[in-house]
Amino acid sequence: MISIIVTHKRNTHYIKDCLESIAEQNYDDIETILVLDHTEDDLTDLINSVKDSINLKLYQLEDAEGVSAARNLGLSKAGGEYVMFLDNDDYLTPDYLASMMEKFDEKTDMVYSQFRHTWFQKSAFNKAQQEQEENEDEIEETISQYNFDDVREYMFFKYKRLEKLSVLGAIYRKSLFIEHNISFNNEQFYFADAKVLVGLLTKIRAAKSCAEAIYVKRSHNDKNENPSLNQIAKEITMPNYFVAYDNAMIAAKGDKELKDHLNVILGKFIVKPFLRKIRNPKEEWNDVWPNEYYQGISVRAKEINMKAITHKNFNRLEKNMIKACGLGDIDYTYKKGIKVLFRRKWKKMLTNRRVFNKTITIYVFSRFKTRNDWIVFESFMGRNCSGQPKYIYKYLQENYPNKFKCIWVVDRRGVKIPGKHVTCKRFGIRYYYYMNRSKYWVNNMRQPLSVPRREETIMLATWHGTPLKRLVFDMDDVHSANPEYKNIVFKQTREWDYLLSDNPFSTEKFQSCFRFEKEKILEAGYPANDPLYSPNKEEEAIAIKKKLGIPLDKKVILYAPTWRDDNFYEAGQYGFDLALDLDRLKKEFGDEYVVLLRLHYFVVEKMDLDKYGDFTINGCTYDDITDLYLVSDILITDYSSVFFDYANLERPILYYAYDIEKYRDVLRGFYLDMEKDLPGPILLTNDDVVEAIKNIDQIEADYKERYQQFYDTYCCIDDGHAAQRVVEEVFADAL
Ligand code: C2G
Repeated sequence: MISIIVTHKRNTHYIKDCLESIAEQNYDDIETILVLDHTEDDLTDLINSVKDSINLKLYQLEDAEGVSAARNLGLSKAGGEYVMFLDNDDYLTPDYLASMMEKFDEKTDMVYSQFRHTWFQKSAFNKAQQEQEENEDEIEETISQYNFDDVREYMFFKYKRLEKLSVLGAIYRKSLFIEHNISFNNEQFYFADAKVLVGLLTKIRAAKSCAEAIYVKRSHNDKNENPSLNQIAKEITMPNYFVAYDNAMIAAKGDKELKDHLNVILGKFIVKPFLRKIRNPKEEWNDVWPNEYYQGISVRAKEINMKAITHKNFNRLEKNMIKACGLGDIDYTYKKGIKVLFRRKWKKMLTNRRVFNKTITIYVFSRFKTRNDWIVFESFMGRNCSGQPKYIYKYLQENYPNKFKCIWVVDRRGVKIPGKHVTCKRFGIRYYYYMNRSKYWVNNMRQPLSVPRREETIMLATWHGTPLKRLVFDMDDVHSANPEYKNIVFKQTREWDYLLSDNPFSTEKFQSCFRFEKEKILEAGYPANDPLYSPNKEEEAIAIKKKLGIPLDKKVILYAPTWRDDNFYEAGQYGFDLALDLDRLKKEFGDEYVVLLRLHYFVVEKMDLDKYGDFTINGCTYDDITDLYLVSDILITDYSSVFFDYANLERPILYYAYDIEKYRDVLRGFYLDMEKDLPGPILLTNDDVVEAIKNIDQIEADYKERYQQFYDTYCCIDDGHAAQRVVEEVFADAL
């Protein structure tokens, strides 16, 4: 039997996934020991729902408190021959126990699994995992970052930090703890695993790895409720650090290899905080708790075996720093540290073009005067010339010719920009130059933080749509490629001087999703929707149809879905599985319609549309989606904000939301009630789509009232003059 020890203090939000992952194991002989550590949470319902399937035994900590004491109590109650620890916010992949237990034999005392960090909930992680397993190379790759087959290397060098030494992600023979008297230090609230892990590693006869099993460590960014170790004030955690280090060294006793590993960890611990202090001398904890800390490290640095501080882990300058620290001379260590930093910076500058450009900007460009009549425009990270920036630019060109120097940021060849302007390549040296000297930035996405911004710069963030999908701070979990997303967005939005909003609804949501002040939100409507109110829009549509090669006698269905957070290759590079049955649509509607396919700009997948002949038009690389709205008779979308803009035309909208449950419940969640608030029907299958197109007149009639309400709520400001309103407000000083 395996005893799984889970301790609970807080985190009700996550423990459900944790306990359910035990219930889902295809291994029978388990007991789950849940130790409650003076929790205020009510877990009754959850416990009742899983208790039988996980053979639950519940204990309360009485006299002591903290995770160490809770785990010790769990150990003392464990009835299994094997034990493992599972944090209450983590979970196991479904065949974790079965595949791990298969590895145990007479001599083996420990089996360890892969350890993977994620921002995903269990269901999303498992699904992604399943898909990945079809491609075995990827599994190999995640493991081979470390020497997975050598338990000491793996457990120590995953992170090279003491606080990351962890007993998690492994199953142990319980007799190890009893025979060798190994337990957690009840007094220690932080870093308590180090000593236990080192103790276990010195005692095991043999350990085996199990690549198929994954211990999933769930990341969350909840500084107040559930701070991660590095979010807790250093003066609270640091005293525990040295206790943990000393205890781990004692536990390593005659084991030179483990001691050397610990030396490397301490070496890293010396280098990093010193460099941080040099870089950022005002950091709070340096003032609060400086002396003890520096004494603490120099006492231990003296003991370091310099032979363990190898070139594999440290360069010559870093080694000098550690030596200096061992001499107890703090000033001398600083001096050595400055050299390390200088070398790093220099190397980075020479190898990284952006860092080089940034340095030149700081030391050279920023000496020039700010140009009050320069405006830098960027839409969709330089991928095209469209959206609000394009129409603000167009208005300025038509109404204030020669008043401004307009600079367009481009990141692709062949971006077509009308009118008089200069271009610069995103992140190129000219880009830094223009960004730094221009008074105005107009951008419809988030700006990069690496570009030095002047005090007097005015940034107009136009954004790119009324939100249906929850954004940033209104999202519980972030499932897209960059886990630092929330922190980065917070910094970026602090630099926005104006944020454009299309309606009162957006004004309200932007305040919560960006944590943004109402006073800076400019509720002026969207300039990109101005053409939808143009008196000549019929003629313009004919011209656009000709440009796109759409026969004039055919009606147009625009299919414009959004991207999926969990279908990514890397940040900003997403895949897309086309679920719309184009073959079928061609058969049914080929005589009357064409389908204009427009995937989201994050999607890099290339669609092969040749087989559908004239029936499909590829609008993916077409610059401006406003043009596509103008030529379309019906819009099919899913959760993309495109329908808020399209509704200005008062033409029918269908929602092909085949994965609505996952999108709503796992990936994002919505601000609107999709069932009640939308101006068109939700369609789940291709059959539904075909039916809806056949009955489009009836749908229009059925949705007439709802459409009107929708229009009044979300399209109430757009009237064809948004660009003028924006220009007169933002550029007032320069006109
Ligand atoms: N877009 C496009 N083609 C698509 C989808 C979107 O050109 N197939 C453009 C439209 O201009 C749209 C904008 O990208 O208004 C935003 O698209 P969304 O699908 O809503 O996605 P996202 O980029 O995540 O924007 O608040 C705005 C959104 O909620 C977030």
